[in-house]
Amino acid sequence: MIVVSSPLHALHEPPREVSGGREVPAFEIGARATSILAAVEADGGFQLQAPDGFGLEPILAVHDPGLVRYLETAWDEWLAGGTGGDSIVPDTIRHPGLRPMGDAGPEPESPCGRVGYWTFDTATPIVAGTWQAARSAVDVAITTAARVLAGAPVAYGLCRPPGHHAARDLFGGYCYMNNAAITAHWSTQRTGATVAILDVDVHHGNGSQAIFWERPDVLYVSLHSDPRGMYPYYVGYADEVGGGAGMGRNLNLPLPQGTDDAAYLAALEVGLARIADFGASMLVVSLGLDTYALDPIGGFGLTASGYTAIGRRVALLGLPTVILQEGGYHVGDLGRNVVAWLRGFSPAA
Ligand code: SP5
Ligand code: ZN
Repeated sequence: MIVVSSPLHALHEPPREVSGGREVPAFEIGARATSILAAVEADGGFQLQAPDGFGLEPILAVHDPGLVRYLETAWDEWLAGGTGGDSIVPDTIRHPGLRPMGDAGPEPESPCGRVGYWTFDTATPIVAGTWQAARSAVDVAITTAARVLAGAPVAYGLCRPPGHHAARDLFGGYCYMNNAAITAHWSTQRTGATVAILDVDVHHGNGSQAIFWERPDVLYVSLHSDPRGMYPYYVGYADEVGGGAGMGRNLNLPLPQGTDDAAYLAALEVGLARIADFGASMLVVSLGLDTYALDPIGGFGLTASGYTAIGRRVALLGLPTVILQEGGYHVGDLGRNVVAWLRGFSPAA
């Protein structure tokens, strides 16, 4: 199996995040990618490749140009503003209830105002290298799809930072640009064919759902921890089925805290049946390993052997498959779990 990765991910190394109302060490750190690469290299059966550069066009086909401009300029502007500190975190966030007019209003000029205009949480800091790293993750993702469109049956992109929480005009959830959504859209434009996204991160991929909400040609299917008790809290419920021309092209399968391998595999059958019905010509997997039993923020009970079984079952769909890294925060076991999943999908690597 081809594995695409870039060393530029390491330019994004947030020192801490604000979650649970406290400053804690960041969960989404470069050591995650190191763990994955070490396990891939130790396996020996994978073919490591560097990404090609795709520029801004595929990003701007999905994201608001204002968000992209913000991410590109935020760090230099923050430094110039003299606010100080080693990372950008909002103190105030644009809440829709603030404006009875119902619109977003103008983007403020103040650096503190700008960050809260484009993000929805306090756990996704911007540091000096965030923009370059996030761009490299997009290039990794599109390159992975390009290999599959060129004939590889499957390929894995080690995207970091992850992407599935980023919406058209919002970053958050450790995600700045939506690697999977950019890649799925790029693939539809390249081929004119339909794409299914299967999101197995423990968190609902609110960004991917929102981006394709009204799209008939991209099916979004997500298995995740019930948002009543889990980030992103406000979205990811079972009654969210898509809108307009995308009605019926969104399937949320919220599962209880503590979900184990067997219960997960049962729910996976429901998701895979929908993908098979849809008749997608390509599959994009948003691969989060934060469903792991020992994950520090996930709360599910999955195991390495469960990941192998899940990978094997997804492979039985028989679709050309682009696997993109999302979450997974047990750094010590993350690489082993990714390889267990990929080996389940492709036992011969
Ligand atoms: C890509 C991805 O997996 N993003 C997840 C973002 C979750 N952000 C909120 C983290 C809240 C952590 N709460 C810590 C509780 C520890 N018991
Ligand atoms: Zn996650």
